[in-house]
Amino acid sequence: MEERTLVVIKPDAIKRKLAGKIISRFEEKGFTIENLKSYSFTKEKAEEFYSVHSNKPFFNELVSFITSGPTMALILDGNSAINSVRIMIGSTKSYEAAPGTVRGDLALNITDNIVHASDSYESFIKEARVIFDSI
Ligand code: 3AN
Repeated sequence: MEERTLVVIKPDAIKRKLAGKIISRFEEKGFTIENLKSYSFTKEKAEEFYSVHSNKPFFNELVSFITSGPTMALILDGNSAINSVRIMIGSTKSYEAAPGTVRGDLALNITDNIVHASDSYESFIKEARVIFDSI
């Protein structure tokens, strides 16, 4: 099923100059980049983006991290994009993420875990609307 998903390459990955490498992995897998944007979250936009986590103990840390520098946001298009990209990025806890996944190969931490990807169609719509004017 052809579908779209949102990937955000987080500030730690941009600082480490991993954006090209990460984007290549999605291209090599077969996804089409439908849109790509350099994006700096304001505190308000970060709180909106992560609103499902607003009652979690790590919420402030999350907002502070995602606003700590520029990100790169991509809308990817392809077969079962939402599920497939989630599998490709690996576990939230990078130190447990399987080798071969983006986090498993390139990250070690949990807050700074280099990428975000939407986990459902509803999340995709909500998250992409925070970043892109039209989706
Ligand atoms: P994912 O990014 O894999 O979808 P979520 O949606 O459960 O993970 O969590 C969103 C973000 O919140 C994660 N990317 C991570 O940066 C942060 N996070 C999740 N769980 C924790 C935790 N236990 N401690 C600190 N940060 C966390």
